Amino acid sequence: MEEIIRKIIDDTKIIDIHTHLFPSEHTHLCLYGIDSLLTYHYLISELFIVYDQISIDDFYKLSKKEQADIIWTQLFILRTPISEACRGVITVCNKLGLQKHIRNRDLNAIRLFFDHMTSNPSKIKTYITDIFKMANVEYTVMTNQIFNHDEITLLSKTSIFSNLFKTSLRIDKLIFDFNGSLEFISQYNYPKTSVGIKNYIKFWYNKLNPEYFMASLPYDFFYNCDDDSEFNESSMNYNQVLKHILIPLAIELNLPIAFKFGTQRGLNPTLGDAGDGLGNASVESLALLCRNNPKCKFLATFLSKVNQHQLCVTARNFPNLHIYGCWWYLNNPSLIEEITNMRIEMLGWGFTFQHSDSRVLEQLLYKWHHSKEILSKILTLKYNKIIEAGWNVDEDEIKRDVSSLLKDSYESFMKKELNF
Ligand code: RAT
Ligand code: ZN
Repeated sequence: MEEIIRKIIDDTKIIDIHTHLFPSEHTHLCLYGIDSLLTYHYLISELFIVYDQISIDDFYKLSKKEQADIIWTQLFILRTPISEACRGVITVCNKLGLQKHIRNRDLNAIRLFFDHMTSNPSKIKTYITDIFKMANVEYTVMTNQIFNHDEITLLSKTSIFSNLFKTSLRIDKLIFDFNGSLEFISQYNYPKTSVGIKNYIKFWYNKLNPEYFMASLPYDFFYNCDDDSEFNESSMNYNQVLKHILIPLAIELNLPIAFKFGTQRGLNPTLGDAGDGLGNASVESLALLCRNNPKCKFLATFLSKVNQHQLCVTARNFPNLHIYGCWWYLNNPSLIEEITNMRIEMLGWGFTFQHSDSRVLEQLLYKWHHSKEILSKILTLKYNKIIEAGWNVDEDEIKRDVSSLLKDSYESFMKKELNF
């Protein structure tokens, strides 16, 4: 049974509904290769658990290659690379046929391989396609920050994205810094009003054909649906932005809102991107959002393990809610196993098993491989249990079910009509 399930999982096309990957047209945002893999922010924070030879500030002043050298020495040579993020680098090398260089601990030979694969723009394009094929990923959803000058400059230049990269509208700034968002749009000649903001967002909606709006919310975010307080257009709080701008726009455009709950940004600010933490968030806020806005679709994931059970119960209650993935600090085998078991037991096939959150292209290879190992173990047990209970299953049924968790459940939710 395990072998059959593993093969079905490996053969099933995946859609990766949240990543930070970009096509090569996005130049410096499109990350690949061993130095980017080694300097992944998960590994930078791991480094400073054990490393004290230079300060964090001085580390960030080094070139990417120098940073990668330190991480390789400290986390791969002086210690066995046992953590999930370290093992990921090894899985990537293994999948790309670099076992010999890994055995020899030869970072320079590994570098040469990646340099060769990506030595000119047309090779990079082929390489990207090949990695998607190897990971069996049909497409990813990018995180497109429409309130970031650098990103929108690149987005404006790109007229067509390849089928591999779908778009999303990331709007954290709109929610938490409304005044700053007005300043931002005024630089593109939009008036500093809520109508100006709506028109700015509609412009990007029409240009990018996005999958959803998206924002991550801090652990102390509380949705107050009764906030009827007076507001003026230059200082709206997040409840007012949700009520007067985002949710009406999402309903008008029929665009779901993907919220990621539970970050504690800048827990250690000196670590920069590597210094974020998490906290228990308010699942009640998500429930209120779903209950008060039945015509608006919500995709949701929570960063804290503690929130997961309540999240499952909430997901059973609202047809306008779809939950997905084991996000960031939850993307570790022991946690994925526990959470996915619980989700299957409480939601059946009605959720999306995982998203990779990859920032570096080749991470698609390890993040999906590691997650699929766990899925295969879980499903073997679950199918055995249902067979024991007296239900027979055939391969086509297993294929259908697996495809729900990796692709179809999300796509059906996106197409679902909310008729109340
Ligand atoms: O998982 C990550 O890489 C985080 O740094 C965040 O980017 C997070 O996923 C987010 O989208 O905010
Ligand atoms: Zn992310």
